[in-house]
Amino acid sequence: MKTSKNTLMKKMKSIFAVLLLSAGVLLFNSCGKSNNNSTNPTSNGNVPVQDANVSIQNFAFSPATVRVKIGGTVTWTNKDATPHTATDLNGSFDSGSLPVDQTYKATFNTAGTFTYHCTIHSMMPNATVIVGN
Ligand SMILES: [Cu+2]
Repeated sequence: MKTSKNTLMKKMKSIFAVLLLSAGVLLFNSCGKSNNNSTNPTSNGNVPVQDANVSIQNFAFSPATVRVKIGGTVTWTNKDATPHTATDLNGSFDSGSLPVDQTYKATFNTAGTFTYHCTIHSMMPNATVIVGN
């Protein structure tokens, strides 16, 4: 009786240690991720980049504004579990229904500000591609 209790305690202790370790690893990983984000290149900054990436996640375009050079390409990736579109309000580009995990690319050869939205979900906030050198 005493022996089996001790064994149980040992088991619980090792399970607890594993849990603690995984929590630590998770914490460490999330720190690393946020660091990576803050050192991400300037696709949403003041300097236009050649190519920019936009994630569609949690029913939002992220980053909501990207700046690319004339001739630059924007790649949208649907990271949600439901289809979305990236559709220019003035019709200059339209991904159509973009399935989960798929990407859509548009190349911008004209300077300007392109506001776009998702035609499937009207509650999703508009987003912007700014093109200019
Ligand atoms: Cu959508």
